[in-house]
Amino acid sequence: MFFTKYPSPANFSFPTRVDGKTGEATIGKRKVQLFAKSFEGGISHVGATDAKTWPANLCLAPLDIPAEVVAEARWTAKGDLEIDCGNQLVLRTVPGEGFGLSGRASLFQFVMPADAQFFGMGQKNYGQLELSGIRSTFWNTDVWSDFHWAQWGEHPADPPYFSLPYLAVRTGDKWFGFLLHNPSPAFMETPGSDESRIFVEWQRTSANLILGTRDGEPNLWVIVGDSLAEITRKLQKLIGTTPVPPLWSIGYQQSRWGYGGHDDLLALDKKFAAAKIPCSGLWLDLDYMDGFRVFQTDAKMFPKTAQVTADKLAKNGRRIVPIIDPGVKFEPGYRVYDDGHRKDVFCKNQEGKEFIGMVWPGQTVFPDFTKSSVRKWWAGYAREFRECGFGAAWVDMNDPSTGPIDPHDMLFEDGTRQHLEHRNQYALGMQMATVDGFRAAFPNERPFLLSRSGFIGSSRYSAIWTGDNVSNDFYLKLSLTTSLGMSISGLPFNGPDIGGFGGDSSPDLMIRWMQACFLFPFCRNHATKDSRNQEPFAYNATTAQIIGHYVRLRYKFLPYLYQLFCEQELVGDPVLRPLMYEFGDRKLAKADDSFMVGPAILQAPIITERGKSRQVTLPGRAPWYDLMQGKWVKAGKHTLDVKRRETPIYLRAGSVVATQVGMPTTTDVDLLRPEVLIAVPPGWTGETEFRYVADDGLTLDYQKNGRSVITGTVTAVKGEISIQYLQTGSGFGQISPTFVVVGAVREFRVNGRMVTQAANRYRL
Ligand code: MIG
Repeated sequence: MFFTKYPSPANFSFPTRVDGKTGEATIGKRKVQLFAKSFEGGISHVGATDAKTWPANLCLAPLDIPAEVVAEARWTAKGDLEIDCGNQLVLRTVPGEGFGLSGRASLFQFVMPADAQFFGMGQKNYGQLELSGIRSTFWNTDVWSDFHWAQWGEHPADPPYFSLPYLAVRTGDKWFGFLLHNPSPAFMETPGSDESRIFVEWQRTSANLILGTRDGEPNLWVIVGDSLAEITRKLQKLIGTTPVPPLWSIGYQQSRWGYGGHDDLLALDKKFAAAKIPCSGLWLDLDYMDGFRVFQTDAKMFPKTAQVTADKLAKNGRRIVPIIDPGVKFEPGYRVYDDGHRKDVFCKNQEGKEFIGMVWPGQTVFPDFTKSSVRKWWAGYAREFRECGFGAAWVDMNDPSTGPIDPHDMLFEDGTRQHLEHRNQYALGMQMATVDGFRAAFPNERPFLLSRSGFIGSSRYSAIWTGDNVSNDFYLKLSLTTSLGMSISGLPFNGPDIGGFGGDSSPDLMIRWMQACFLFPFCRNHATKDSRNQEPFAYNATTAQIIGHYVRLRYKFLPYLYQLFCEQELVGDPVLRPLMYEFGDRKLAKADDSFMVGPAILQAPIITERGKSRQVTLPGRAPWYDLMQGKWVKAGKHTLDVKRRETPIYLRAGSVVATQVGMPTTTDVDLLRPEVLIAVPPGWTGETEFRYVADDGLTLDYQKNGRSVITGTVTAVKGEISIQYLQTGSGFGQISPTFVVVGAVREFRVNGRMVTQAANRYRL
């Protein structure tokens, strides 16, 4: 597989005859069956079947398909595809060359207007939100292993770890989502080349939008809507929202390649407690394993049992999260290998033997996660692992990484499927199996898993981190765009290695990274073995103090983040959002150094070297509450001078944000007694509805009436504020909110009663 080569329409055949009644099309020497169906919400499914060419769709995770409606998509007699929205043609393929085949590969070519804008593509490292003029491949890649460091050190490497072949397109006032529901490698080409990179005419990308897959049955889903939010919600519902994770997993996480076992964990526990910095997860990399053998703990690292360590850490609300790799050491005598070999669970090579790759233990074999029997086998080990004291897991190297060994020799389904037919969903199978094991161990507890690679459907099982990055400004900037891209591609629970994985994070970089990501959906500080220590207290006192402050602020805002996760499960909105998600302006496509956390908080962190001021454009017309200065500022462009300990962060006019009282120094979270911030600008008129939920943050009881709910409205008439609320669900007890109106407001009404407060120049 060449990462920098892309199929050309010139090598494809296109329909020459279509039978209007049956949809049978002649393409080259083949006859295929075209199909086009539509579903509620402006969602269409188009593609082709041909039992002689492709097996039926191989995707492991099913879609949640809405009710079928009268088709809004159709194939014309010439084999062109047309899609309507409310009886109006809104999208069509290139006449005569709309759908093509080349062997087992297929592609669609759509006509695009000149002003089209492109977004999403899952996890990509282009460092920009808008993706015009890009050719890209979707092939789950162990970037550090498969590219030379010069290609990723300070440059976007493509493809990265995770494949989500989805593209969001804006044309005029319509938005389109395109999802290639096929696990074999996808490719996309967007019009509108970056002229600075064109030195030969043919380097320019096509004027059409090209979407295709190298193999597998063509299955394209097209979502039509009026806003980015609308198509994102529909996409998320289709591929699966993320079930609300346990509260501890959205707290701060501390990781490092090098933490061993019991002694290291307890030393960390003490340091966090002494520094009064909350931390909910302590992560173990390869070092806890017995000679890199999966599911086998080094007895020296846990002289008693992991449970003994876990119980001690639980007192401070911390969990142990160890790493698990899919590569099983090829070693007769090792119980996991012997058992798997006997049960024939490992992938085969072309010669029908167990495929051998190279991972940490040296020669390794790979469970074939595409088979349900193998997932069941793995789940047994995952269950045992979870029962012995490990609070969750982190699955790595599941791209799958095979070292220098050519993965094409790794076949699936007893050697009947080529590598590329399943590769991109290998990690998904591993996630499904691991989560099944966790559920078997603790049936009423929400499982937590972090994974490096994955595919369509992973949002149901796992948080995703953005893979290996480097402690430099380039990757700090990427943290924003990569996470935003994932967030609008159906991967809401994501985040980077904060501080950077490779290299040493300077105090200044560490501070800026924490300021940028302290409200990201997933918040983990992780570093590689030979880098400097990156824990907050590993830095000088002032730096440690500043980093610690932002960790505490995360816990202060945890009730708000928790609301966003609950909403994600129900509605499908991501936690992290580009500004254009909340504000329609086309120009915001370029705003990729600021972002929204939910609908209420805007951040514009300092991502380039300190000392320079930065600019921010606050969108909309209403003022924003500057949480750094403690005052209302106008919408529009501002030049900011920012002190080292500060980060530009704003509350939107009319917003309602649930926080914890005071400044938390432990992992305790009391969801029943939130301090709710209300941001109403002076003289403002407007109304906001809000909903606040509280539950145990851990079990599945919230699905069975274990949740308390408040619904309410904030109304402001020329600055006179009235808050009306009602507890509409009490499964988790009574919620007693305190309301704080930020700014100079001294009195307001709560459920009709006038209350007074000291004017508060609320600052972080
Ligand atoms: O070949 O387990 O991305 O987070 O620390 C490197 C060691 C393997 C790659 C992961 C990284 C992890 C590292 N792993």
